Amino acid sequence: MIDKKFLLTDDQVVTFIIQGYLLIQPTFRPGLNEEVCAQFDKNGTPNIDLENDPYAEETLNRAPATREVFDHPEVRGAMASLIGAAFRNFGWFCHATPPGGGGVFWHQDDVNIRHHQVRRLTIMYYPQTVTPDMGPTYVVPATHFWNTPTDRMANYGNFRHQLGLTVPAGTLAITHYDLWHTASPNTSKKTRYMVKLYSGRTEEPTAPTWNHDPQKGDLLARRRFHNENPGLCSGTELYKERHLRWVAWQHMKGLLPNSDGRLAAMPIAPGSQHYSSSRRLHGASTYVCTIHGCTAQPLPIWRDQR
Ligand SMILES: O=C(O)CCC(=O)C(=O)O
Repeated sequence: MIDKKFLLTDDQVVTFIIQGYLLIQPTFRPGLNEEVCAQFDKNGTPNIDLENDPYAEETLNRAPATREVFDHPEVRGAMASLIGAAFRNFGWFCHATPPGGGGVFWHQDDVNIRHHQVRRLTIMYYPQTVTPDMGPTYVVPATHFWNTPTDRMANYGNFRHQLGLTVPAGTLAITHYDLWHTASPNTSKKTRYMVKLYSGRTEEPTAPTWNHDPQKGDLLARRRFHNENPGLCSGTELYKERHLRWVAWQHMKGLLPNSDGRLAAMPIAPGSQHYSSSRRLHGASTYVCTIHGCTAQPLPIWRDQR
């Protein structure tokens, strides 16, 4: 049973749906991050052996302190909030990038069967403070709604809105499983560790599993889904994305068909009450992206040439 105080808020869930990731910094006991690094330094990281160890549990034998990280109530609370308390973990991997290592290949993990709802998470834990020269993980916000053949994605260069996860020790990036990401070159003298956990739903949601406020949560979601554009999408793409955000939210609330009922109508339809209140509150123009400087521009594309 997960204590309610460790569950996410509406605002955090909405952020996750919009961006495809959320950063958290649980209050780990002093020394835990250092212990994880020392154990990997001493015992090394296991090779992937899908036949004999399909979930890579040997990672936990090499660094047992990692269990404490993923069992921490704030981590479990965030996971339960997003994929239900009956989540099933299905992979632990330690990505150790040594000095001079780390390629740049955008990808989504696994085969190209994707979910626009929140069904699987990839959780990346950073036991060290990651500086820009240590080969941070890069993510592209809001790409969890996009499908691209992996071969093509691997050849893409920079995105205007890509983010390097230069984070303090003890940070976890809880990401939608389908978020585009890549390692990057480590030009420092230290090995950079990232421990990754895969986890997925075992049950369809029938009710919100986070700290949902029925009075304010939907209004907040509608407002933010309508106005925010961290993917710097064009207007055409953005209105589709708004729809997918709303569907993901409704799914998490247990309101999609096959849970308890019908798919609630899109809230920001012209003429609806929600539409006008949203416009009143924010003065935003509907379906036309006038925010975030979202205009087509030729952009330089570079790749690491080493
Ligand atoms: O090591 C990293 O930062 C990213 C690793 C990666 O690409 C992956 O987990 O699929």
